[in-house]
Amino acid sequence: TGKSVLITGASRGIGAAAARAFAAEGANVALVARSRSALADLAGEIGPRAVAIPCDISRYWEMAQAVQACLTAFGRLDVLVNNAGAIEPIAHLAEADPDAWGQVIDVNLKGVFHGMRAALPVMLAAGGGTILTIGSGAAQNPVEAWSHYCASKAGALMLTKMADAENSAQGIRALSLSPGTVATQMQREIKASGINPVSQLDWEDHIPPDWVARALVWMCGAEADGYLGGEASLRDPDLRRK
Ligand code: NJP
Repeated sequence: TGKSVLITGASRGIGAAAARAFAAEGANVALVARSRSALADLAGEIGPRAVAIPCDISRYWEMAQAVQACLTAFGRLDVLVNNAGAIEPIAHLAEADPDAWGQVIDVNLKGVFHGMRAALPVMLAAGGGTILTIGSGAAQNPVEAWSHYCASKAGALMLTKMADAENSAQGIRALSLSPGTVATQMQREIKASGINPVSQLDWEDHIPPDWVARALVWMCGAEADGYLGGEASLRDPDLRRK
């Protein structure tokens, strides 16, 4: 549809699926993550509608440059998808490494702020835009050994509400999507930690990343506009059966 969409964490998982889904709808996609070769491979697969922008979102100036690179490539920025996220190192609060605990905050919370801070002036100047943040049930519920992750997701949800509250009168919509338990590397890392597998789902019952991607595309469309506010969530199969 000629929109320009910047997706963080586009090198794999939900972000890569979102890039394919938005591009399939005719959008231009700016692919942001640290893994250069994975981004280049995905951009090559998608074709001229994609640009790879290597960037560590935990550093503000890298994120600001990524937004500029998107504008250079496509001339506009209509949608920011705050998707990049991290969960390692998983540890109980009483044993967490004080030097490592903040790494997850730097990506999942400060990274979301960096994206908004860099994108909002561009969107406001253009008269509008959409910000989608990938949230989590962990924003509302304490999960054993995930103190950094739960705190970061609760903060990112509030940031998303702030972005909407402060800017909705100027054409900005900010929404959060909690994606359920999705078959990605993050879930493999959770299981490999051996501390608290949380989800007892079989791997084939995990939500496929492209379902989440299609929900994100829908959230940016005319059907959702004006009808959807705040937070949306996908439910895990074990909950769906109840
Ligand atoms: O995870 P994964 P998902 N700067 O590990 C990137 C949330 N979520 O797709 O930098 C820039 O496959 C990393 O790229 P790279 C979750 O919290 C998930 O599942 O190259 N990018 C990669 O592309 C997260 O917010 C589940 O290593 C950085 C991506 O992030 C979102 O879904 C459940 C970065 C992570 O891909 C996508 O996660 C839920 C940095 N500093 C919420 N650090 C679930 N999977 O079940 C990392 O409720 N990345």
